[in-house]
Amino acid sequence: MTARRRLQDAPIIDAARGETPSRMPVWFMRQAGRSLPEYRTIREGISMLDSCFRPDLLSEITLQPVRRHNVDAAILFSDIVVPLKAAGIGVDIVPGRGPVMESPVRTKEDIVSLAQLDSEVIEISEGITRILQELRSDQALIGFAGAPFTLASYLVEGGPSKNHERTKALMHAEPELWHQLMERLVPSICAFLWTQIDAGVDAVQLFDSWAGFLSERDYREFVLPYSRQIFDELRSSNIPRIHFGVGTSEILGAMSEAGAEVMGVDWRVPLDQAARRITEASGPKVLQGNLDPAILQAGTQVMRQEIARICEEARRAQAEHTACGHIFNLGHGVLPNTAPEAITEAVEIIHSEGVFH
Ligand code: 1CP
Repeated sequence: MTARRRLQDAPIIDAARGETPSRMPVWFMRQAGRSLPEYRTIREGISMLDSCFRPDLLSEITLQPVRRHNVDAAILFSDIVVPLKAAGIGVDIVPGRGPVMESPVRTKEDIVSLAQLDSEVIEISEGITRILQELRSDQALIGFAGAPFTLASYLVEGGPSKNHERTKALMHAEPELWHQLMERLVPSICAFLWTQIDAGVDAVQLFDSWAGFLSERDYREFVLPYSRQIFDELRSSNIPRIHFGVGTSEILGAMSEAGAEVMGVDWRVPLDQAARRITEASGPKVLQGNLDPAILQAGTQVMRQEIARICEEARRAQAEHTACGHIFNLGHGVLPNTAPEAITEAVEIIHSEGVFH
């Protein structure tokens, strides 16, 4: 394990710890990737998953948006299926589609024989070491993993899914199998996160991207206990833990009970409302979000208005003691056809916003 570097005045980490940052911190989900021409150039002829296991590429791609946009954090260039691949499970990332499994995981036999990740992923550690050498001491590196439910959806469906119906059917028709699958995934996700933490990431985000497809009742019974296990295990790292999902307005309270100190909020719910839901369930948290990614394509005037509104909602929540900080982000990932110049401009506008004292 490498010694954790000492960050100085890193706005994202200060905000995540509930302290007053020196400026409004911002990073964008999917800031690395297809919106950047330099990404498309470097990836030419190399598959997505191959690039995730090349320390030189994963560090360069992680750093590209930081150099270009002056964001306050880098997000590790990787994917939620990388730990599955590292464990030896047959998975590919198909351009224009997403992760596709060689064989879906649906039966008891599939689940008990599902390979687990039980060691460090050396290529990821090496990539992180390179990234940390280049980041300034006020810029954080965020590591991440997919949450058990979202990963399970790709495994059970066999690929991206519109309605997640096979996943939900398994959950309800064969709850014991479902719980077994969740129990099998938790250690692999933890191992992947510990690889990143041991290599020196400054914060981690657990993406439960598709949890918003569940009712609160189902989320609590079939998902929450496993996400909570992951956050419990990460507590001893002492780095900020972030939790995010799409369309999670109805389950924000339940999700906040998993134990992260920062709650990502998608764009469908105003931050001050989100803060009340979270506080009611588990006490005030730091909020992260929540500009609609489409607004990056709506021009300067609209961006200014929407950014100001979101910051105002976050300040209101803090004044009402339903939130203890705000990290600016989108309400989901950067859309691939977004102009890079608009992203840079949004960062400048956000940095000019005042912070709550
Ligand atoms: O060839 C390519 O460029 C493939 C596109 C791509 C990229 C750039 C995929 C395929 N994954 C990634 C990188 C990635 N994935 C990052 C790092 C980049 C960054 O954020 O700056 C991260 C954090 C992820 C995480 C991820 N992968 C999530 C959770 C975040 C989210 O967007 O909700 C999910 C659900 C995935 C699965 C996935 N991988 C790729 C795609 C197109 C998808 C979604 C497929 C679907 O719609 O189901």
